[in-house]
Amino acid sequence: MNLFKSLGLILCISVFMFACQSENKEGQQSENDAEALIEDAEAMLEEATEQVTDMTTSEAKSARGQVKAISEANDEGMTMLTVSHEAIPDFMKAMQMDFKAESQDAQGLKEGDKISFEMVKTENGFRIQNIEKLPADTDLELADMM
Ligand SMILES: [Cu+2]
Repeated sequence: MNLFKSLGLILCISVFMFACQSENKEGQQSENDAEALIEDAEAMLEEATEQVTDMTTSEAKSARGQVKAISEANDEGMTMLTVSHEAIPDFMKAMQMDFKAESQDAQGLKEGDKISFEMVKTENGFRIQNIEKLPADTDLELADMM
């Protein structure tokens, strides 16, 4: 009986070790696959980024809105703004969203200002540019905020 138990135990251990080993091999294989996949993805991302950059220069969307919040300029000379903007036909409904802007473009702006601007999609969010102040009594069709 004891012999059977020992044999059984040894068998179990060998099966376990074998399974471990083949798992390791597979792990190595999928690591290589993963590296290849990441390289592919990086190449595709680079291509896509180039396309996006091309698109942004040609597809600035004009919009009007109201400044809800504005930050100080950061180290990179960018200012963050929260703007409630009107609907942009075939592009965006009226909503409130965050933008960044070159700080020099956002100079003199304050909370509550009504503005016209151009919205540009970048790799990491939306930027606004060509910001112009609108008269304070300008009627804007903004989204209702909760
Ligand atoms: Cu929007």
